[in-house]
Amino acid sequence: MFKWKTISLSTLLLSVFMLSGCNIKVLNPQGPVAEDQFQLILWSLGFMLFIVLVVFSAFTIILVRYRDRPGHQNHDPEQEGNKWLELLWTVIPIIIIICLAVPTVRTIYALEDPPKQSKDQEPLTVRVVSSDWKWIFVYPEQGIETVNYLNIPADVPIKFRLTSAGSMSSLWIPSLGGQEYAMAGMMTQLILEADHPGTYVGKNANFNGKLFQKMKFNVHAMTREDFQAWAEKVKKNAPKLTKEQYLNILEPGVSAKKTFSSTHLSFVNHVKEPDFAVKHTEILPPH
Ligand SMILES: [Cu+2]
Repeated sequence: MFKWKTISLSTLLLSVFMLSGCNIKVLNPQGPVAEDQFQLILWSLGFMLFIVLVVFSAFTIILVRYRDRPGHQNHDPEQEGNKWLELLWTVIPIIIIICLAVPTVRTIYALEDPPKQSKDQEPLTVRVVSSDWKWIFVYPEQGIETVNYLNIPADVPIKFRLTSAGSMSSLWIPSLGGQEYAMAGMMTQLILEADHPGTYVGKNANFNGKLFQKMKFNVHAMTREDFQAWAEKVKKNAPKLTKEQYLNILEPGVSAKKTFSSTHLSFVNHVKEPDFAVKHTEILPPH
């Protein structure tokens, strides 16, 4: 009795949790990339629920029908080398795997390119450098750089090119789509898009040390005009980024939000110099 109460209570809690999808960012997509991934999650979940339903129905039917009961003594449950049964439980799992794998692979490859509905838009490139424990964003076309916050135009695909100045991390903006790793000495790419202005949370999805949980930042999606105005204002008013200042930012630790009217690309490319931060900053004291 108690067990059933616990089970029904936890089922109820789980449904309430699932239904309040607004709080689960992944289930509340705010852009075409997140939307595609959401559809894939829905399909996989639905299909797997269907399998669970079929398996448990068959299980119940077999239990009831073939149980040992009066007047059923002649039933011989020995079953060996049945060609059709063997075929059945070999083919069904193959079909299940195909039904899950094909949409997954297709979606993942489709997301390598800008979303279809924005094909005519020129993507905006943002170079991302993760450093222990902050995010550095470079807008090469605008010639500006920010630390720990990201402004993007809505309805424009953003082509992130990621690398790391320190340990490996992973850029994740749940409302806009899945994550991508940032690694020293190499460059990875992620395309995301917001379909309307708003503020979203970005985070690091890969544990990389003691201040890992501080690697959260705000993503402000704004209209194209607002973004243009912001970039021009930064270019005009923000201070230039000096090499000394940049080395300071690379020091292990957290950083406040910063804005610069020039980029660090003029003195270092972390893709080509993966050990730049190790050589130029102080190593963390033992702790
Ligand atoms: Cu790598």
